[in-house]
Amino acid sequence: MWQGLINKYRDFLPVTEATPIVTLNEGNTPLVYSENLSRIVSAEVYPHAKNFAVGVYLKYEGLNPTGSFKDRGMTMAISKAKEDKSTAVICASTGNTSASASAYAARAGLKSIVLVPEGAVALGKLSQALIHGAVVLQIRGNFDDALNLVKEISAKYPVTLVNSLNPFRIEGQKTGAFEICDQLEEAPHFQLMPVGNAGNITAYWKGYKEYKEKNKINKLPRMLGFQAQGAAPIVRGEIVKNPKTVATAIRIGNPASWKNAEAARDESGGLIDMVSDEEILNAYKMLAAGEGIFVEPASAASVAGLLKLVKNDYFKRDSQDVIGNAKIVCVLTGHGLKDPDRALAIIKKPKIIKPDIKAVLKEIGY
Ligand code: AN7
Repeated sequence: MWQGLINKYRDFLPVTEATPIVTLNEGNTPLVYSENLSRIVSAEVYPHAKNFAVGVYLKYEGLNPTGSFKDRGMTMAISKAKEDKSTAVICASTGNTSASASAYAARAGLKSIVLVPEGAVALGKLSQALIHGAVVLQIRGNFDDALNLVKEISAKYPVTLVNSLNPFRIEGQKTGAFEICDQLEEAPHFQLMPVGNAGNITAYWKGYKEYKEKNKINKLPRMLGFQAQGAAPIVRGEIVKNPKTVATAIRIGNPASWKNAEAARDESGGLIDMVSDEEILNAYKMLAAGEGIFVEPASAASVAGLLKLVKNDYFKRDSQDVIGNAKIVCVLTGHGLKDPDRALAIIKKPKIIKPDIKAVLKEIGY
C-alpha cells in the first residue's frame, strides 16, 4: 500500500527512526500524457513527421490530499516540527500553503496560524484552512507583507515557520522530481512550472540533481519557470510592490527563494519567463475542455508557458538529437476546485428552462 512520500523516498530525506511521520498518503500523483499538447509541440519541431517527435506529460499535483503540491512539503515540515516538540506552526499564504499546513497540523494535533492577504485568497483554500481549525487572519496587505510578519513572529516566539523558507518543505517537495523520473523511467528534457515564492522550482531542481548524483537518471532537465505578467519580479529583475494577476496563488512580488530560482534556471540552462492573464486563462480553459483536467489558474501558467515557447520557436533551437525524442513535463500544481469562482466568471452561466422534454430537446439539438 502507498504510505506517502516519506515512506517511499526515506533514503533521500532527513528523517530517522525517531521522526513521527505525519502523512495523509500524499504523493504518487498521476503523470498524464497529453496528445493535444504533444501534437502542438511536435508540429513546431517536425512539421512533416508522421509520429509525434515530442511527448508532453502533465504532472497532476492537484490530486494530492489537500489539492495541491504543498502537501509534499508539509508532510516533512509537520513531521519535523512534531519531532522537535513544537506545539504550533505559522505561515503566510496565498491559499494553498495555509490549506495544507492546517490539514497536516490538525492531523498532528498542532495549533496552526495562517496569515493571508485580505480578499485575495480563492474560496476553496480559505474554507480548507477554516474547517481544519486554523487561526486565520486576513492582513490588509499582500502576501509579501504577510510573509514578513510571520518571519518576525517565528523568530521571536515558540512557533515553527512552515513557509518554504523552512528547509524541510523543500526536502519534501523535491520528491515531485523523483516521481516524474520514476514514472518516465528517465529524466524529462524540459520541465515547466509556475513560479510564485519560488520554493517549488528550488525543490524540483534539488531533486533532479540528487537523483542524478545517485545515478537514478543520466541527464538533467532544463527548468522552465513562469511567473504571471503582473507579478514577475524575477523576470523584471526587481521587486513588484503591488503584484496583480488572476492567478492569486502566484500573486507574489518578492519571492523568498529568488536566488535559488535563478540558480535553477542558470545551472539547468533554462529560463524564467512570464505569461499574461489572458494566456493563463486560455491554457486554463484548454486543459479543462480539451484534456479533462481542471486546474487552478496559477497551475495553467505551465501550459501557457509551453504554448508561448512554441510560438517563439523555442524548441526548434535544440539540436535534432535532443528534440528527436524529447519528453516535456508541465507541473500542474493545484486543483481547479480550489477556485470555482474563476471558472464561473469566465464561462457562460447555464440556461434556465422549463422542466419539459420539448424544451430540453430543443436546447440540446435533438
Ligand atoms: C497552485 O500557498 O505561495 O513558487 O502561499 O499555490 O513554490 O511559491 C502558493 C504557491 C504554484 C507557486 N502553484 O509555487 C502559497 C503559495 C500553486 C500555488 C505556486 C503556488 P512557489
